[in-house]
Amino acid sequence: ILNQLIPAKDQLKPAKDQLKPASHFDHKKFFDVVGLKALSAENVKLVFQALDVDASGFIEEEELKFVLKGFSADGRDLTDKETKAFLAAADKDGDGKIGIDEFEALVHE
Ligand SMILES: [Ca+2]
Repeated sequence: ILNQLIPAKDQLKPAKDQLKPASHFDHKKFFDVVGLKALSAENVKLVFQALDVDASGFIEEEELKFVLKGFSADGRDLTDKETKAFLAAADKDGDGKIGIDEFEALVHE
């Protein structure tokens, strides 16, 4: 599903830099380089559903940790620190997980 939504492979080149172990993960830059920012709210919701692996309706910390793998098979895991920072940026209501509206808001913020 992500491959259908996210455009041409060569556009992912800059994204790969974000996926490198040494790089500092910045979710805003990441959403931009993988083309998420350019997607409609509707398509962002489809991406959310793809990332919500257990279909709980929320992206939990464990799912967030592996978010880069959803975009690239050789994507690295986020560190605990990066995962928590990402979660904190998205989790407006403080319930410790990312809801679909929070995700959409974060992407288009
Ligand atoms: Ca979930």
